[in-house]
Amino acid sequence: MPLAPKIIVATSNEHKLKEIKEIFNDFNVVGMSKDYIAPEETGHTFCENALIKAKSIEHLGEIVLADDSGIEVQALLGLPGIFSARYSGGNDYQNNQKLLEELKHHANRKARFVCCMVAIVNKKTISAEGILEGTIAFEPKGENGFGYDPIFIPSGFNQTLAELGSDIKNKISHRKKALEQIRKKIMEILK
Ligand code: ITT
Repeated sequence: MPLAPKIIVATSNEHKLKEIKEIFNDFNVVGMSKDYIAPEETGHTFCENALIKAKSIEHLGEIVLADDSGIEVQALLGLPGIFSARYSGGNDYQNNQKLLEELKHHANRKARFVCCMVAIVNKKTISAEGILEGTIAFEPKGENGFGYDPIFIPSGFNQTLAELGSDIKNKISHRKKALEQIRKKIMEILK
C-alpha cells in the first residue's frame, strides 16, 4: 500500500490539530514542534489569515495546511469573527462569558462557525471554506471540544457542540466541510 501523503499543519492550537487528524485520518497529519512561533494574523478575512499561516511553513514540506476559523454572531454584525481567539483578551471561558454578556439584550442569537483552509501543495495554493450554522446558548454546557463549543448549538440539534462530542462535531463542523472540499483539490493536484 502506498504511504499516506504527509501534511504539515501550521497551528499552535492542539484542539484544531486533533480534529484535523481525526477528519484526515487517511493522511499522515503532523503538527508543529513546541518552539513553533505562529505568524501575526494581519489579514482582514479568514482566508487571508490562513494564507499567512500556510506561507509561513511553506518551506517545510510538499503539502502544508493552515486553518483560520471563528464564530460570527448575527446580532453583533459578524463579531467576533476573525478576532474570535482574542475576543476577550483572555481564555476560552472568558471569550464565552464576554459573548454571552454582549448578547444579553439581543433576542436574535443566530451565529455561525466559519473555517477557511489553505493548503500549499507542490507550490500550488488552494483554499476551501466551511460553515456551520446555529445559535448561541444561554449558558455554557458540555465538556468536549474547545473555544466556543460550550455555547454553540448547531441547527437541527438541541445541545451544544461541547455536549454533542467529537463524533458528531467531526461529521457536521465547519472544519469538516472545509477539509472535505480541500481534500478533493489536494487529490486533484497529487494524481
Ligand atoms: P492557530 O492560529 O495557531 O491555528 P488559533 O486558536 O489562534 O490557532 P484562529 O486564529 O483560527 O486559531 O482562531 C480560532 C478561534 O476561533 C479559536 O481559538 C476558537 O476561539 C474559535 N473556534 C474556531 N473553530 C472552533 C471550533 O471548532 N469550536 C469552537 N471554537 C472555535
